[in-house]
Amino acid sequence: FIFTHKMSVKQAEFADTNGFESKTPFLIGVAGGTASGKSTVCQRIMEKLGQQHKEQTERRVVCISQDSFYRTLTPSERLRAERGQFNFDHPDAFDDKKLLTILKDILAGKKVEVPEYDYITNSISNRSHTIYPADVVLIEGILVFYFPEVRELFHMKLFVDTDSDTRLARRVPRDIMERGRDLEQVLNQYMNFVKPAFEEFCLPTKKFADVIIPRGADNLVAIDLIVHHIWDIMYKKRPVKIANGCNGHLEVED
Ligand code: UZR
Ligand code: MG
Repeated sequence: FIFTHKMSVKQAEFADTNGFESKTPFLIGVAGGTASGKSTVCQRIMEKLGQQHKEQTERRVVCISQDSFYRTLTPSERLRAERGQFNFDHPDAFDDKKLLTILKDILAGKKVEVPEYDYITNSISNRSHTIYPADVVLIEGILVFYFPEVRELFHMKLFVDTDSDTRLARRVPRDIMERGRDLEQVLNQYMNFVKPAFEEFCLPTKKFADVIIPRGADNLVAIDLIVHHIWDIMYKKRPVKIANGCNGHLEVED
């Protein structure tokens, strides 16, 4: 073992709340435009983190989607939604207070219930899944960096930066096949709401990212670098209290 106590203030704070010994998860925000590959990036991170610690039984990595935090629509909003005239890409469509509360609970090491969203009925379904205290929690969504209080909770912020033609080309078949829409509806919604809201609310949050991932899930190099960094934080720098009371970390030699 090599013993060091050279730590920046930020690292020290981080160690305090995210020590190896504590159950406080490492919270990663993943933002980016619609169909940019956010879910796939999360999937890849989860797979790779899972593989890398085979010997460390059951180190848990979970992913939550911001879609679970769409707010309940009023009857008139619901009618508009059915006609494709409701703006689901606007920050007002989300219950950001609920998202904030749940993230704070997760950080406090509590188990939480996250509802599932149903794109066909445009509402929260009666199914939900339980998120148990995990080691790494990924939160993905178009506007996860938009709300300042939510944004501040992330230990790492990733922005998936995929070309907008590519995103549209993916979005159209996805909405038709998985979300029960027709072509005209999808394109109208895209031009009226999705694209303008992306430019107004999502794209400006790119500046908050720690890492921007060009080409999204295809970018295996970026995903690998990110996974290694998370790995380092989780396993190599085990925070310990050292004798004089300040924080240090143990570097475990391989
Ligand atoms: P991702 N969305 C729906 O299509 N229907 C809903 O009931 C709720 C959300 C869409 C939303 C947004 N927009 O562009 C997209 N519309 O889900 C975000 N219209 O999801 O990040 O997976 O593309
Ligand atoms: Mg998605």
